[in-house]
Amino acid sequence: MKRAYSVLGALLLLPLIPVPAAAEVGWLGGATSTGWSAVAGPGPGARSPGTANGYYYPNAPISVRFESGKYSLSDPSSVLFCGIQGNGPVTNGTGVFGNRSGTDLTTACADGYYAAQQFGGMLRDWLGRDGLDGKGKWAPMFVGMTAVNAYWNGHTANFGRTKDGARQLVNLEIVAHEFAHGVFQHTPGGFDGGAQTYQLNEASSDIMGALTEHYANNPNDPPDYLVANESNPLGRGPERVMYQPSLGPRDEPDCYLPNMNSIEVHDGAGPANHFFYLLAEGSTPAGKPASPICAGGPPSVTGIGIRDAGKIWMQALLLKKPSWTYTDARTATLNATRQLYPTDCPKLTTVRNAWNAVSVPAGTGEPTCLT
Ligand SMILES: [Ca+2]
Ligand SMILES: [Ca+2]
Ligand SMILES: [Zn+2]
Repeated sequence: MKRAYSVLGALLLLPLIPVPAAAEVGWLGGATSTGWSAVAGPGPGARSPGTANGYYYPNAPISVRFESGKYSLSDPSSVLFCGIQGNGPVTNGTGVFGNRSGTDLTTACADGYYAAQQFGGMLRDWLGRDGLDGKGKWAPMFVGMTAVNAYWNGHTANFGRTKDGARQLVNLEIVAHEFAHGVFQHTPGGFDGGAQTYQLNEASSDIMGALTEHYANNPNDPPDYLVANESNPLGRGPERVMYQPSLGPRDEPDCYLPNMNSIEVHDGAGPANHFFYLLAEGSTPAGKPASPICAGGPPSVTGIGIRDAGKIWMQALLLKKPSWTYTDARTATLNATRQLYPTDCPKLTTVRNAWNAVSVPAGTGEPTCLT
C-alpha cells in the first residue's frame, strides 16, 4: 500500500517546493521555509580546535572560528555554521560546545556541526570533492525545528527532533543526508526532473550518509547502512534499511519496479540504496548483513568496498544530466567506473551485476570491457 503524504512520509524530505533561482544563485537569499531568516555567517576569523560535547558525539574534535575572544561553531573558510532557530552561529568563550543533553539546542549544534565537518572530510578525503559545489561552497545549518523532520531547502540545512522530543535529528547520517542534497543540486543536471530523479536524489543522500558514518568511524556511532537508527525519530527503529529496503517500516521496494514513477520519493530510493550496498559490501559479506538479489539477477555479488563504491557514485553524479532516471544512473556509474578504473574489467562487471541484482534495466550503449 502506498503511504499518503504525512509527517511520516515527509521524514527527511527534500521539500518538493521549487527553489527560486535567486536563492540558488545567492545561496543565502530569502527566508527559509520555516520562516526563520537566513543569517550570513561572520567575517573571517582564525581557525581553532574546538570540542563538541554532543549528545551523540561527546568529546568530539571540531574545527571552529576564533575571533575577538569568542569561539563560534562556524568555519572560517566557508559559510558553514550552526545556529539555533535561524539565528547566527552559536558562540561562547571556551570552544567547548554542548552539555550532552538530547534536548539542549547548543548541544544539537555541536553534534550537527561535528557531523557536517565529518561529511565535508569524507567528501574531500574519499571522494575528492571540495564542498557542496566542488569549489568549496557550503551552507548554514539550523537546529531547533519542532517538526519531526529535517530538510534541505536549496540553501540551508534544517533539523528538527524526534517525535518524543527527547533527541534532535543531528547525527552523522542525517546531517550528511541533508547537505548531500546540496551536492546533487550542484552537480550537472541539478535536482529537477521526474519521480526517479527525486528518488535518486534521496538515495544519493542515504549513500552519502552511510559513507560519512564509515569515514567518521566514531565509536559512539558505529558505521552501518541503516537510516535514522541512531536518532530513532518515530520510535520504530531505522526508517530505511539499505541492504534490504523492504525490511524497513515504510513501503520501500528492494527491486526496481515497472511502476517506479508512482512510488514516493524516499521509498523509491530503495533499489538504489540496495544497489549501493551490494556494490560496496556484496550479497553475503562476512560479518555484515546479507542482501537479497532480485529475480533475474546474478547468483551473487562480491563487494568492492565502500570507498571505491563511493568514488563511483560521486563520479556518476558528475555525469548526471537533467531528469536523471534509474537507467541513466546505471549507465553513469558504468561510465564512471571506466573513467576511474579503465583497466579494471572485474570492477565494471561488479557494477553491472549490482544493478542487475536490483532489476534496473540497461540503457543503450553501456560500456563493456571490450569497448
Ligand atoms: Ca551508526
Ligand atoms: Ca545509520
Ligand atoms: Zn532527503
